[in-house]
Amino acid sequence: MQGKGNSNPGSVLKARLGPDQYAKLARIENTRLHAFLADAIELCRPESVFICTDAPEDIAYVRGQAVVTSEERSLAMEGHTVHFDGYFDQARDKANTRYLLPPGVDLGSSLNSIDRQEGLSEVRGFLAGSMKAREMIVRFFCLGPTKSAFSISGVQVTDSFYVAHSEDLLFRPGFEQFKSIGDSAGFFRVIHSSGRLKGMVSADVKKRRVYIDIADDCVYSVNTQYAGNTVGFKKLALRLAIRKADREGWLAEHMFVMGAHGPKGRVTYFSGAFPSACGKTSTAMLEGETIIGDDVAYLRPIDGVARAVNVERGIFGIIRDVNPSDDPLINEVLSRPGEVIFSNVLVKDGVPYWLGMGRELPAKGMNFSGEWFAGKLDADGNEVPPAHKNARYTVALADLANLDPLADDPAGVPLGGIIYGGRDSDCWPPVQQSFDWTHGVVTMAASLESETTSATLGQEGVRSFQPMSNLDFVSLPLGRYMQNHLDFAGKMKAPPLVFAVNYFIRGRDGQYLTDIHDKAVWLKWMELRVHGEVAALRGPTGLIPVYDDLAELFRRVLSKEYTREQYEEQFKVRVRESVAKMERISGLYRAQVADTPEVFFRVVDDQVARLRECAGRHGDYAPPGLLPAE
Ligand code: SPV
Ligand code: MN
Repeated sequence: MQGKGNSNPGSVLKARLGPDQYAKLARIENTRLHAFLADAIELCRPESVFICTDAPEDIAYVRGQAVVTSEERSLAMEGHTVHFDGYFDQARDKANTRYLLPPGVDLGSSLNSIDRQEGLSEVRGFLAGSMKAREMIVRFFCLGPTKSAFSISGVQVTDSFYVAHSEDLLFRPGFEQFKSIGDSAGFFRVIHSSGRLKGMVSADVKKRRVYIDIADDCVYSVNTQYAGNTVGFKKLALRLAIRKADREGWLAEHMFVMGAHGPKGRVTYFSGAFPSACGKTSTAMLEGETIIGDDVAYLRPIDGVARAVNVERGIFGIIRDVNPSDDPLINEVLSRPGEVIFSNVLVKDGVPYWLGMGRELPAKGMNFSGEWFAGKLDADGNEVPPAHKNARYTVALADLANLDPLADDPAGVPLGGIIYGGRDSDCWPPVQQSFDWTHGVVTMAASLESETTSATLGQEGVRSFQPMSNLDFVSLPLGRYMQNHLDFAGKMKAPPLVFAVNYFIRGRDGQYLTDIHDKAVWLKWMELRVHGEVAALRGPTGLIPVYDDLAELFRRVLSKEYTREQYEEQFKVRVRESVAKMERISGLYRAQVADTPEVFFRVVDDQVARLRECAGRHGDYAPPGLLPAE
């Protein structure tokens, strides 16, 4: 951390920590860590500092203080609490999340950045004295399983017990792991302050800043509480990890990792990249399959195999539409005693309510706007919904019955396939496989588009460019990031297959063409493809399923009839839309990504030529049945 230069961190720490807390910290002999903490203390000037080790009593203290300080309130069900973020602090703030750019570094125009010195003095200015009269919590985590080639140590400083408590559910404890890295500088640092509070919410949201110091593996976050802006080891550290992965030849991704269960007890592992609120968690949580993680994954080539781990150990999931029919496994965890933090839901008589829960909501209660009643208007005259669309739940994966037995394996799991999915109303079919790795990286991963959702501030439903569903977190020039993906295959004997899915394709009447449960079938099809056990048809944009195979899977997996008409409508080749997409995307790369790899344009041109040729033969909406076998 870039401080004013503290000549003697040891004496600052001794003086400010008190003997008990200092004794805990002294067990980690890392001079960079000590300097970071001394600087953070001098900058934020907390009333007291709590060093949280991996000991159960330390963790219990953090959990308890979240309630004592009223950042969380206990609900009727044992272990359940609720937290509210401020009215204007309900999602990731993309506009105020910036990279601190050292002189001479160019991240390209698609990344939001600010001169490093200017940004540091702004954010440090906001942090100065921000923890007065509050306790600073210092927590240590390990990203990825401990004692593994994937492990990255991290330390978080925050004045929010809600943030520190959430992190306990979301990340593996890392105090002991930290001791094992010696005096290494190779750890991530996050410093967060909620800033001035009004009630229990950040008051100065206009001064909300999330700045990522890529030169120092450090993240600053201030005047915000929403977990996506504050829980440092989620998306904030992902940005640091992407740069580390670039230096070391692996990939840090916005992906779930899951086991898909095939015939005869076979488990095939997939990772999947979907923009927020596009079906990522619900895919990883499909019934009958097993979850490893739902949000952030590290992928490393190990002995010629792509292996993946979950960076986290919990879920910070969107609660909207979680109900017994659509998300039975999560619904179950949220309905029984156990440690759950609900955020930005509606609470009445100690019971949480959310949109799409499959029950009628009460006409009044407590929500992110304070006391809420049906018809309540905000200061701008807009109706306040009972619960926020981006309301969330936070739980530990260990509480799930469908946790994969290899979830904590230090070796990670071997990937059979990688899935890319977006919210695409008019183009991609429900599922397709790329012709090869490069075709997948270019036309599926790097060409991913999605309509915006409530997971980020701003208008919803706008088609946006979402390469690898990681654009919000990419901390490298985009072309270089794409090149890292292209190069990844060269490090493997056989790279994972690449698939694209789309749960949001609509018909001409605007209705969705698939059902929310159908993703179970697309996944089973992909699992069989990894093992070469089903055939495919060769379309201009990829390999698509044969009708009979899907009909059989629909019967077996969902006990549902799947008609040929449904298939034809879902899988017809949408030539016009597909050409328009390719032109739109390549135009974007040409205009905005100076370092786009040459191969990208070649693969796009070939795809457009195939589409035109297909239209010449079969028209703009070629029936899938006319496509040749692969
Ligand atoms: C997402 O929005 O992609 C999330 C939640 O997973 S956040 O932590 O806000 O990134
Ligand atoms: Mn996410």
